[in-house]
Amino acid sequence: MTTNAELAARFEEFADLLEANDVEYKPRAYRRAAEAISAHPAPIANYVESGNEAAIGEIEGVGDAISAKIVEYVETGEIEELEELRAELPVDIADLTRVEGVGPKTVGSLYRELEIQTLDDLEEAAEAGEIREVKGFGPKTEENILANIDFAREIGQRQLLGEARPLADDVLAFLEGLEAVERCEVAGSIRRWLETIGDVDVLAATEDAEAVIESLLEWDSVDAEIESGPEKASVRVGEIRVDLRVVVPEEFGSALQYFTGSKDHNVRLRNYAIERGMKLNEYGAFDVSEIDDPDSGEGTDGSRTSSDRGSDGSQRVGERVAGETEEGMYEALGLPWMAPELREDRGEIDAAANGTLPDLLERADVRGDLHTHTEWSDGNNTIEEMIAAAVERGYEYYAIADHAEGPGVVADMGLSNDEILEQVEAIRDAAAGVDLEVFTGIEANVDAEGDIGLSDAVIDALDVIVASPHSALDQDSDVAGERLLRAIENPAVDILGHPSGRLLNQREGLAIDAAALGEAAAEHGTALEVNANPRRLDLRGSAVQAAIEAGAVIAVNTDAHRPSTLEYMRWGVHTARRGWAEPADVLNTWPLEDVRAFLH
Ligand code: DGT
Ligand code: CA
Ligand code: CA
Ligand code: ZN
Repeated sequence: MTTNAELAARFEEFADLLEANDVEYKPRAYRRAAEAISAHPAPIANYVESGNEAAIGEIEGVGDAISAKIVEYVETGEIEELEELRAELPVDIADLTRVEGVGPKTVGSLYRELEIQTLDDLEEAAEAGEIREVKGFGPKTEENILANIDFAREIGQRQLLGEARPLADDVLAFLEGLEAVERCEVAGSIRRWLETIGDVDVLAATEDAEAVIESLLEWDSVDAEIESGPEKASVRVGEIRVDLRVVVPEEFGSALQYFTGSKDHNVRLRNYAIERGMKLNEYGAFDVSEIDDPDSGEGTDGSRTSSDRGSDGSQRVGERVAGETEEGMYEALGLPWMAPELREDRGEIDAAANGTLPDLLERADVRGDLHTHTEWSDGNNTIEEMIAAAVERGYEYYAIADHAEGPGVVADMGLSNDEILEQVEAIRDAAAGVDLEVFTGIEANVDAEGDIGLSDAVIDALDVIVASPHSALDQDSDVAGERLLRAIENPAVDILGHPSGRLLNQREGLAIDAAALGEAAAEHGTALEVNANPRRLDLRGSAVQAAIEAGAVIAVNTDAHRPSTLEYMRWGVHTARRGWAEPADVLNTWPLEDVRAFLH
């Protein structure tokens, strides 16, 4: 079945190819549609299949023309117009534009001038010094391309959590519906809510492995079989690889623990077990205190190769004390169960042993969203519509923080100081009589030196100032550090928005020292954002952990540009959990009065 992510990718590609041909306006419309498609809460292909095409037209930004293309793609697997564009410009545009500094227009020029089609072509031409000779390019561009090409190759392999997780949920729902399946769960990076996913690992407990494997291979949503065997199958769904492993119910807990990882967590846990006369593997926890050489057949890092697998029982030594449940596996070592988000070998096993695991943030703790947009800048909806959506979510407070004009913000899109004051009035009017505390806010731009460029009148008039870096995102780490510290120290700034400015799979962003930022943030009463947009997830988990340890307050914000993306809170909450965040660490779980006091 066609996933929303796949549809969105086609329209992104469409936009790229049009832009490479210097077509104006249309690419922007296609990108907006792609954003709405990937944020849509239900599989759009279902509307086509059930003949409910009217529902497609109701998606924001999807008019008749785009709607027809969606239907065409779901029904035929192609969009004719897109095929024509591909034939005219036969390049790997998604690969090439992953190189920072290479946009669709650059791809167009480089194809026309040098017939560059792939990353390899690009690298070759740059190494041969051919790119600097093309009109509009120079040695500096060529150097940048060379410096960024490896990163582009690497990220091409990984999917965003925000795209892979909905698909993993579908896989789980499918497996749960099978009679032969007793239990199932995702494992691997997706269960740890890592921001990008190599593949989706899924585990099912059954007494009838063959039936489960066969059902998966026959599932409608599967586009291709990669490989399959008696205990596992790998398939491709859209652009995502799904690895299913099937185990007997008695070994479900041990397999789940093993395949959830991370590898580093498992290695440390296994060593912890060995010190206590126990052996852990995917088949169970075994008491081996009476056995001479329990480790035979295992690699030095505790890893096992697939050839170790099998039913000969060589891995099942000593007295088996756990394996049916994951809780039991940890309990066998005298440890409490710990949330998968924590399993990155960042101190969680010691914390578990000492009884100091965090009491993690949960979705239900969140009382509001402090960074959202409207059509006043680049959002899709009116102030009233966004407020209504926040009310519907049951939030207690909510901030509109549209873009101020400034470096890194498209001209005409950001608000001037006068326009901000005008919007403050409009927000107050829209909020009158609404059962929600609406904060007036702005997303200011932290310029290359760390200034935010708002007038005193604006600063006085606003409840919330989110300040985010949108430009100069390739600064050296010491310069970037000074810049962000300056913003944090600015008494007008309440929240430092998406601090690194990274875009997953696109740009690395600023190299930040989260502990240093956290320390300054704690001292100056500035919160650090976890921007929940699945392309950002910034701060990342490890940075959240360092910032909280330094005493900082975190704000988990969606940066929503339309009502449906208020749902991004899901990704933000799990990212904060990867950073060990407890509710008290997170500003937007606090009662209204406390938030008001913090912002003041
Ligand atoms: P990914 O797919 O790259 O986003 O990351 P993971 O963590 O899902 O990695 P994956 O799919 O290769 O393997 C799933 C889990 O299986 C991994 O988190 C831990 C476990 N595992 C796999 N191979 C090894 C290994 O060689 N040694 C150990 N200790 N654990 C392994
Ligand atoms: Ca995986
Ligand atoms: Ca895997
Ligand atoms: Zn924003």
